[in-house]
Amino acid sequence: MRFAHELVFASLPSTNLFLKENFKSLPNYAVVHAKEQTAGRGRLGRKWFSGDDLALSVLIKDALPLDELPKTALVAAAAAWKTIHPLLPVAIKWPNDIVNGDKKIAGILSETVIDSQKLVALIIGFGINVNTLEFPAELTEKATSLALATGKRQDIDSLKQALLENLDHYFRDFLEGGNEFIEITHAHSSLIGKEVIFDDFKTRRRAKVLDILGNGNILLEIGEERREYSSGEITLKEIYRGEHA
Ligand code: BT5
Repeated sequence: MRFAHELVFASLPSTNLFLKENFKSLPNYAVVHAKEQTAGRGRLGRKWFSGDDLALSVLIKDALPLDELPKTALVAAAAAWKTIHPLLPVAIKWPNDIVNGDKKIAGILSETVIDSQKLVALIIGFGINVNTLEFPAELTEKATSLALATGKRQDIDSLKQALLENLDHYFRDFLEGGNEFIEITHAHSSLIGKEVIFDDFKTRRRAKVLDILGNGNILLEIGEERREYSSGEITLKEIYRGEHA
């Protein structure tokens, strides 16, 4: 198992931030787990709330080609899906969310350190809502936890172990040029075939999700046009009944 060098903290502001600050002195595949996370981060400067949940990040220092990085988001999503789905039916909302119905149960944040066009560090952070029973007001409509959705508390350490083993499995598949992780993200996508509101930070339009591609990108139909996007280029919001772009 690659992800065996573990650091466990009672409390940290953010496990991703910890790895960003300490990657130089830590071995490849180091794992950081914070039992409490006080300033969890989401994408694009957003915040991540953690209660009695799993907040964990892994460090990857392999010299992966930069154009392969979008695939590692699929690797991470497949590992999170595989970990949660024996306990609860969940789907993968490209690129980085795990959802139960229309509620988010886990989020993934991938960050990179790049120097002279070379990957120095890839940090993948997982936030899985495990035993939180009450979310802050702004999240109650859109978040759930394993305990809330199943009515049962779960053991965080067992989930962590399963997540690391699944990540090891799909990361190996990725390194060996396999496509098992791609098949998982494809078969369990919550978005394929759906109408979404697409936002490329310039315009917001309606689009239809045609496919999640093997390179990690999403294929959209926007009006008459079909275009492929990487996760950094756009954000997507699912359209529920009665909503307009
Ligand atoms: C994410 O961002 O979903 C990535 C979350 C990654 C968190 C992990 S925890 C370990 C590691 N260390 C860190 O500091 N981060 C990683 P994004 O797609 O931007 O979603 C963020 C949005 O999700 C927020 O703006 C809220 O609306 C919502 N949100 C915040 N906390 C949530 C929670 N616990 N459950 C569900 N939704 C949440």
